[in-house]
Amino acid sequence: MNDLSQRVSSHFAEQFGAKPVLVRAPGRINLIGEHTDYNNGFVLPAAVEHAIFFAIGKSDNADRCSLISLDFEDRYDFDLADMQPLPTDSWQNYILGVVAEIQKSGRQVAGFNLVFSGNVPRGSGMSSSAALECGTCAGLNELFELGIPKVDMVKMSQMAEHHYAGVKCGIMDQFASMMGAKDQALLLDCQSLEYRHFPIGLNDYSLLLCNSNVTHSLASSEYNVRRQQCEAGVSGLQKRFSGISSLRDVSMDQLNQVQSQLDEVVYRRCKYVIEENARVNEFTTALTQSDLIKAGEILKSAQKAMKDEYEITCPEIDFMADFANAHEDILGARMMGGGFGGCTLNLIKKGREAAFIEALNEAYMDQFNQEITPIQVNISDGVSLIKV
Ligand code: GAF
Repeated sequence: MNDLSQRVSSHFAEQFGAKPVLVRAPGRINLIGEHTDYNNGFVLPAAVEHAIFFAIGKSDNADRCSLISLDFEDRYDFDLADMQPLPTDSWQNYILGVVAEIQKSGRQVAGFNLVFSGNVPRGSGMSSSAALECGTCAGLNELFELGIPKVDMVKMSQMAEHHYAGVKCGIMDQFASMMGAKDQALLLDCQSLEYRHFPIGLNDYSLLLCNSNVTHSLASSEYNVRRQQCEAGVSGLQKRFSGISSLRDVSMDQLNQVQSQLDEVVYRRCKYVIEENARVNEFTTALTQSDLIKAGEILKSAQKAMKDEYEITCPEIDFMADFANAHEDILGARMMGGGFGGCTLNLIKKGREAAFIEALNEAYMDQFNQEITPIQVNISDGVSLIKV
């Protein structure tokens, strides 16, 4: 057991006594493919060592549940028969949402106690929310012997985010948290949900995350707006072409044919998604051919497109990415995740991390009067039960 699983397990024993189920649920990075998941496209995420740990056990009461967040130093008690989403951004929503989805599927959970603590930086774009949902789902599945297939746990966790957290997210984060494998990314087709583990060979380079330490409050509302704009694009395209159910089915040539009938912003959003899907494909080819220079160039174009076409970056992220993309030790850098803050993902020459971090931090401090936080990531397995 590591320190965090020890911590949740001891706290559970103090508060509730009985021996709990222990679960580890990781955060994720995404190498390429942002906002393509809810457009039925392709993504290349990977689960990481940063994770949330859970201790979950049955309560004495058939209906009463207690949730304890050691990191928020907060406790929430509720009845299964009386669950409601709490105000936006409440940590409880990610757990309550999963319970509600399990109930909706016709499966039975009874009263339970849950203690959790983790080290996935919040607001960093590393999906602490998916880790919270997936860990809760896997823990309840084990505790109540529900027999939910993994892929259904992924979908329930995604729906928890839609219905309780109010973010109409795609499936990437929950999929990566649940299905990740050590040292491998997941090349996922978000339409068929077919995936394969994809080895990441970076030779003399490594992946470095730099957290901007900003999360702009419009992140979730703008996320949902992007989704609506893509749907508006699909509606426009369907008037002209048959066989289109999502932007995944659309070529740039088709999009250009309907450009004059689409709102200018909607056109740019669709263009971004179609080209980002192509970038996932080009990126995996570049990695397969060990062409890291090309991989870096693709990261740079992705950054530019997120800034100019999808408009999901922010001044802090643009500054960090521009700084990195002009740096001699970086092959390419881009914002990672849903947008409006969080981390940049940097493909950096091994051994040059410390010098780069120092230089970036100094420049960022001058510009925004705050620090960046470097995050070294190791690719890990997905959700697992911890045996003691
Ligand atoms: C967030 C969402 F939760 C994902 O589904 C995905 O759309 C991502 O933003 C952007 O690629 O993490």
